[in-house]
Amino acid sequence: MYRLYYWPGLQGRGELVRLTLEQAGATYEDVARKPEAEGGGARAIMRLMKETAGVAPFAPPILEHDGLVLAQTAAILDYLGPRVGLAPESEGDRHHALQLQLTLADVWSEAHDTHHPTTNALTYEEQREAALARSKAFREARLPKFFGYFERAAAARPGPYVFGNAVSYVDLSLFQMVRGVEYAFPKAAARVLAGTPALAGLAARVEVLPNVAAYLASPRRLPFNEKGIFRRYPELDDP
Ligand SMILES: N[C@@H](CCC(=O)N[C@@H](CS)C(=O)NCC(=O)O)C(=O)O
Repeated sequence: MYRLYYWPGLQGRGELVRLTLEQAGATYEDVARKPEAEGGGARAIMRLMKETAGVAPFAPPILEHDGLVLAQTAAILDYLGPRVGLAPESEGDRHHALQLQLTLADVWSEAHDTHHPTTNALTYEEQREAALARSKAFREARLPKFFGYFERAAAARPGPYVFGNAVSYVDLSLFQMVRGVEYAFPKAAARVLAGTPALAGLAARVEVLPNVAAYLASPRRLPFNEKGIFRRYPELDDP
């Protein structure tokens, strides 16, 4: 039994762990999505962070398994991947999977900063001017650079996935990145994806994996929304 702790009401970074657990068909509990009266809610996260002895998590997502409490999305997936059959086989490939996942974490941070470039203590509306400038730089420079990098990874080997014939947690996260950017910046995403066919194809293949498709059709998959990392504010997209 795996326990995932992530803020309720949004996909956020927790979605990368969820997608891996769902594709694996693992038994897991999405603890903070349970009512507070049943030990869930944001309070469950705060309690876990406060009460973990030794090395404690700084922020969710957090995975609890077999007495281990582990945070940082990439570290969680590096732990989980081999246990649920969603990591590549060789040691070198596993390090490269982690390398790609850490680069994906950078995408999540930069996507977040497009709508909150100065501080999380202010609303988007209170930092809109800075967000406009940040989003322009993200769309024009960073997005093509990140997608171009992942295009190269997606096309590097024969086979449908980054590491060949077997799907890994990296493929699942790349799918989530593509759909997230498409949600937040539909025009910029279409522009950039026109030049990254291997990445676009990878996302399409992941989306129809039976377990992923079943998850996406289930109520467990929350829609993208303006509480998450990828937010749709049309003024931040390509003109
Ligand atoms: N690098 C971390 C980032 C974790 C993170 O920023 N979590 C957010 C939610 S998605 C949070 O609650 N942060 C609180 C904070 O940074 O104070 C990861 O990839 O897991």
